[in-house]
This record gives sequence, C-alpha cells and structure tokens, in this order.
Amino acid sequence: MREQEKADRIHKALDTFRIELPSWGFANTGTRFGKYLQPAAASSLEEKFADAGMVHQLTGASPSLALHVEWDLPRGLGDVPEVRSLEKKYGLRAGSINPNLFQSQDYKFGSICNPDPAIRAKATDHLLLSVELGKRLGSCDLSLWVADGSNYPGTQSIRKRIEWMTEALTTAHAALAPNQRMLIEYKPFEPAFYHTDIADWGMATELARAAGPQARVLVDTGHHYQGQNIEQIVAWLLHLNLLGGFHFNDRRYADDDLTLGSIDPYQVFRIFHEILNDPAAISSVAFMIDQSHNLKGKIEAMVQTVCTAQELFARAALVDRERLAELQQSCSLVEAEELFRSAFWEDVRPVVREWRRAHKLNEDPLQALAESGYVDRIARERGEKNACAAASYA
Ligand code: PSV
Ligand code: MN
Repeated sequence: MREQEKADRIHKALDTFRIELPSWGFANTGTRFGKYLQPAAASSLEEKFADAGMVHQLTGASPSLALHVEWDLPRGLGDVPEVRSLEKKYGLRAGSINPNLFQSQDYKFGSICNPDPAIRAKATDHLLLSVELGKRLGSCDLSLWVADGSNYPGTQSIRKRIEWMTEALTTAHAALAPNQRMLIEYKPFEPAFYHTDIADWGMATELARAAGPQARVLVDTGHHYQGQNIEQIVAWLLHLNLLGGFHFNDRRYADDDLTLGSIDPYQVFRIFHEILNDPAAISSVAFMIDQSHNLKGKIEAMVQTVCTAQELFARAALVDRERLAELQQSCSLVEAEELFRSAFWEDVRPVVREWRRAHKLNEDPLQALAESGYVDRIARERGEKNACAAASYA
C-alpha cells in the first residue's frame, strides 16, 4: 500500500472515531483493599465534566461523558438542569446512562433477581428512572450492568432468577423511546463468586432477545475468562446484529481496569479489525472507556487511553481487507497472517499527529496537558477538599 493511501485511510478512520469517557474515571476510586487518594481527583459532577472537557479539548475524540446514576445524578430528574448547563459550559454531552443496581444495602442478595418482590420492584423502578433520565438528557444508551449472583452452590434458584431478570428487562425495555437502546453487560464473576446472573455473552444475548428489539450486548474487555477469544465474540455479535458497544480497558488477570492496550494491544487491534470489517458497525457501536485509575493521574491516563485507542484503530484501518479475503479464500496462511500482522506493526503515530494538526489540535495531547498546567491547578484548587476526604478515610 502506498504511503498516501495509508495516510488517507488513517485520516478517514480517525474522522469517524469517537470514544466516551466514564465520569467515575475522574473520581477517587480504588481496590477493595483501599484507595490512594489524589489531590486532583474530581469529587463533584462539575469537576468530572471539567476534567472530561479537558480530555476532549486535547484529543478531539471524546465528546461525551458516561454518567452513573447513583454517583452523578443522586437527585434523579432533579439533576437534569445541572447536567444540561454543564454540557454547555464544558462542551461535552451526557453519554450513556448507567443505572446502579449494586450499592443499596437492599441488594445484598440481588436487585432485579432478588427473591423478594419488593426489592425487585425497587430495582425495576431504578431502571425506569434511568430510562427517563436518558430521555430528558437526549442520551440514547442505557448501559446496564447487573451485579447479581450468589456465592455458594445451592443457595439460589438460577432458573427463577432468569425469569425475574427477564421480567425486569422487558419492563424497562417497554419504557424506551424509539431512539433509545438497552445495552446489556456481562461479567463472569465479581462481586458474586459462585454464579453471576449474566455471566457471559450467550446469556446477555438471550436476555437481549427476550427484552426486545432495542436491546443489545455490551462487551467490557475486562469481563472474560483468561484466554477467551474476545474478537470472536465480537464477530458473532456483529453477525447477529446484537453488538451494542464496548467498555474498553485492559487486564492481566481479571477485571483489572488497566489502561487500554497496556497489556495486550494486539487484542484491541483484532477487535477493531472485526468492527472495521462491518461498515454499519462503525456508526452503531458505542465505544466507551471503563477504567478507574488508582495509581496513575486520572486525566493523564484518560488522554493516554484515547490516544492509544486512536492509534490502534488507525492500525486496524490499514489492513488490506480485499487482499486478506483472497488470501483467506486460498488458505494462504503465512501470507494472510503476515498481511494482518504487518498492519499491526505499522507506526501510525506520524500520521495521527498530522490528523491532529489538520484538526487544529496539539499534535501531542499528553505533552499539551502537561504544558497547560491544568492538573497542577486543579490539584491546588481541590487539594484541601480532597485532603479532608482523605482524613476521614484514614
Ligand atoms: C463493573 O465491573 C463495571 O464494568 C460496570 O460497567 C460498572 O458500571 C462499572 O464497572 C463501574 O463500576
Ligand atoms: Mn464495564
């Protein structure tokens, strides 16, 4: 492929590439063993919007912010006016709405799969509120993770819980506006360690089908068993027209929430290759980041993630798909593999920098962030408030 064709492909790919930021990625979060608190962490919705706005200003590729209902919109519909004004102030729109079915004490034995009908009703009401929030905020994706499950064999009826889950999802789906979607996320374990009610893509697929035509599956890259072939799952979901979106992060062991591409960039490339094989998917599949950085600076890590995603997407766009199809057809294994891998090994960074210049962005967003002094400034401004939180935490 000529250099000019490569550059054109990369520009075209980056023009379409957008990735959503998670509000919770800017706040102090940690592991179940504790948190290392950062003076620059966001502790209000406005601070989360401000930080995400900075990431978008630097990258030009992250124009929306995912909101978690209990963490960001604790007053429910009463928070809508504030979100609307923050959207304007920071040049970002509200992204996916994430119901929270895991924090209330009532959910100890489950939320929409709890044996107690009153608790199931409370959880279903929360889903309905989340759908309504999406309508008021013009956000089309309800991004649903259900933490329900059990820790010991024999302690819960897996079959009854399938029925309860189906009932709740069907009820929430019936409330969706025509432009809204329900994205169903799966996770094999954690917080439940014996069985999880939506443990894999097969269960999520069947539940999406049962819920209704606007339901899709959400693939969180950290939510798989070791060695699982995630791009094959992606290919299947595309084939079924059931792929709704991604929560991107990297992992070495389980749901580690590490920076995208830090452990296995080739896997991200392979996932993007499947997406780029399906032209309709590029506009219909939601790319979202789901990472909480405990050690790295949060804003720096988000900029790094967006840039890494752009680079890996650009590399996947360099696969000569027509030639690859011929080589696959003739079972030319080494040639096919080399063609595929050589796109992965391309250094696309000079063209990505050129794309940034063409869009009046700084060609090195991480350096631009450092030079802006933004993190130092917010660390000073928020330091005292965060130190008080640290004192009460210690
Ligand atoms: C759960 O591990 C998860 O991936 C879900 O998407 C949550 O909404 C998110 O992390 C934040 O806890
Ligand atoms: Mn997730």
